[in-house]
Amino acid sequence: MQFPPYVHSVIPSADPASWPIQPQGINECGCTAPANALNMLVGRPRFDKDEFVRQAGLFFQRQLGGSPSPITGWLIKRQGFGTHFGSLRKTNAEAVLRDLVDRRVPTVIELGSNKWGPFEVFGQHSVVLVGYSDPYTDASGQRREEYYFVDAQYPAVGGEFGLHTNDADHDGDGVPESYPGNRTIPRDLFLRDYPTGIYFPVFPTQAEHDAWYREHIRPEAGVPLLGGLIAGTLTGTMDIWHAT
Ligand SMILES: [Ca+2]
Repeated sequence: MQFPPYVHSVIPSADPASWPIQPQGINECGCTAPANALNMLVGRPRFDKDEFVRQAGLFFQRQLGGSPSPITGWLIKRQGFGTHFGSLRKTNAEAVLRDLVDRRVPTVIELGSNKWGPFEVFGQHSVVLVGYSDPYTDASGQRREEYYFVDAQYPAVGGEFGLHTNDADHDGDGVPESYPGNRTIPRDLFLRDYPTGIYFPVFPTQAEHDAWYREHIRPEAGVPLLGGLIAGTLTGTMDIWHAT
């Protein structure tokens, strides 16, 4: 099974067996998104979101909206993978996110914005970015450009979660095409719903992550590179894309 040729995906196959993803409970996105990202990276259901909720401990507060952003990065690193808590608010976010998809790196991002208890404004809902499309024209003549996500509460908590929820017949042959993940968001809507620019790129190791970071990211002026990475554990680093 294949995606349409204009689709870029962190997992090249549309075969459901290649997509070990699970739905979340109420406000569990900050724990479920990293579990889904890690499972997609290793290609099997090795990590369970309930175990991540348990590991988050007191930092998971369902009635306050779940877990604060730094916990997502902490959970990923705790399992031995590489990431950092950064923001793409002041740079070309699309250039960074597309580069990561092209490297087959799933990236946890936060849609919307919200306060978590006493903390700063964080995103409202964590999802995993798993693909994007080139601009294409559907059978009705409509121009489309899209991003693809694994959204663990799409279409609704307790709803009918699965890869099929973003299948669509855009080429007009009467057969739905498969797209990466379970949710498609048009490019313009996604960019409007991503005000914090918060992202956690998920690499197999911290060394691979840091090599990518050093080559492609410049922190905001005046902030030392690795010092900024450490300082950014709680607040997130403000990342500037450096094309090479
Ligand atoms: Ca079709």
